[in-house]
Amino acid sequence: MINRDLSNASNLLKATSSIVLPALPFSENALEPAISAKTISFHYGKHHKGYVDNLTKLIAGTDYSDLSLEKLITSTHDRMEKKAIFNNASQIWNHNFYWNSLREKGGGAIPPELKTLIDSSFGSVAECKKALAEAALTQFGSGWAWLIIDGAQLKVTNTINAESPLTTKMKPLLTIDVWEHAYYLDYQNRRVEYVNALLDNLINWDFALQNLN
Ligand code: MN3
Repeated sequence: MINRDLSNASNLLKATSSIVLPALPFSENALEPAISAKTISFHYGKHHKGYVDNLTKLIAGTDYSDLSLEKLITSTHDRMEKKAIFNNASQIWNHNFYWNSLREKGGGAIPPELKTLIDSSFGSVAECKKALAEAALTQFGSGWAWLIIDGAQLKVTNTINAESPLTTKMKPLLTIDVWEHAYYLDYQNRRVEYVNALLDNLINWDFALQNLN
């Protein structure tokens, strides 16, 4: 009886090991005033956590329960019957990536190695930020704006709903969440103000450089 209990506990750990809600890389009020603690509290504690809870239930006891988050995303993409798994898994990954794309007192100096690549790809940092803002503002409805590397070139793209560059050959470096839940408490419908505040004050260029290497 004891052995059986231990075995169940071990299976439970294994089944849930890849699907977790990671700790935020900053305190909930660290991004104020650009993003309020209230927004972070709901966004992380309700939305992000909700995707983790949903996915945990969706894959419990199935062949998917042992897969990594990345593998769940790539193996369910474009499979209508697995849409719920894809949406929740991809939203978890996108949010993990989004929190790391931001930091307190971000948006400042860009590491030289990244800046060289930005200059050669966009002409200037200002043009790169303009392209990111445009991708964020032209995403109709919910979705994400991304700085990505495609071959040797940096580019900007956007994705709808839970979609992600992970299902393409493009490698993501940074992301901006443009679902309304990311900004509505602070900016209501003014997505442009949220995007500009984020680009000027919160973008974590060091994280982009890490993803480049
Ligand atoms: Mn979100």
